[in-house]
Amino acid sequence: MTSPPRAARRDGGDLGIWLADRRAEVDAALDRFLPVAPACPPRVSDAMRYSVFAGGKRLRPTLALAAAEAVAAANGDDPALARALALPVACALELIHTYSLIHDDLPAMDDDTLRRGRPTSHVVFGEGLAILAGDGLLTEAFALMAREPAVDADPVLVRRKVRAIGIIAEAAGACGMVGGQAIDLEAAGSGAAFDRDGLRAMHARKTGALIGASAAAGAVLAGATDDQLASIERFAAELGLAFQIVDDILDVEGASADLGKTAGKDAAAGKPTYPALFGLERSRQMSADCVQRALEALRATRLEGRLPDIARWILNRRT
Ligand code: GRG
Repeated sequence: MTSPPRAARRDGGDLGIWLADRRAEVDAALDRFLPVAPACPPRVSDAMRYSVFAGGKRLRPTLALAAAEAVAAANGDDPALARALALPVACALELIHTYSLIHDDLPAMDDDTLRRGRPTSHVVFGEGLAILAGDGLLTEAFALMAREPAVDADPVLVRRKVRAIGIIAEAAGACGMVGGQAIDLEAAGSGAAFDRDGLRAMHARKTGALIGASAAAGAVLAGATDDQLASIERFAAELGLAFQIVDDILDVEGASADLGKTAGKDAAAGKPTYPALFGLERSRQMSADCVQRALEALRATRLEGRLPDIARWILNRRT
């Protein structure tokens, strides 16, 4: 599977280099942070690592790091220091995202056999271990954030960290991603159709919540003011929707080999998607409008850095 950092690098942009550097930083940290035998039974450690290191764009960690940098730069603080502070949270977000993909692919959920260009976890390890690998990743994410960075001596940083953990827990939980998945599951089972608002509300929980939490947690760790946080939240809400609309478009237009997952699956299953509801052209326009609004949200508080480029990358992504 072609990863966006490499794809972006091919496009020759400065963003491509920044993304590749962030991805390398996140991957190295994930390798350090994930438990190994004998602390953890090898089978579960192998299954967790199989999915985490299968590729993936690392969008959520990248957003957290970019938001931390942008806030630090705007407030006259050191962006590299803010990024270092946000790195464990960035990794935890990727662990939570990977758990959601493993569970989403299970026969009881979306029942898929290809993810990140590889056979899905339950195909390789069996259903029981795939469930446990997901459970392990979710739990390790919170253990990691509790442990790192070690800021106990600094009450300001402790407060920021606890707030960031709370934001992520809410986004991943029953009122966020889990709730969105439950709505999706129920609709798939009953054959109920979504209208525009229903589709948007489902995706806001299922994919939007964690994307929003990624940007918000990075901003909070870097000491965002209330105005800055509100601006980042508006940016990320639009970005999350754009991401989902583009995902639906790619499901129609993309090839499984490029996407690293089964293309055309949503259409084949008669799932409610943006192209199904609005057609491809209108969906493209809607995703571009979301990104436009996302950029405006940032301008309101002059928070920029890498965030606008990331928004444009999401709009133009092919994987
Ligand atoms: C099982 C609680 C639970 C939730 C699952 C996120 C999710 C909820 C399911 C994934 C289903 C899906 C394919 C949704 C479309 C948007 C999406 C999350 C795509 C995958 O995210 P990317 O493109 O993946 O960031 P990579 O592999 O690049 O990290």
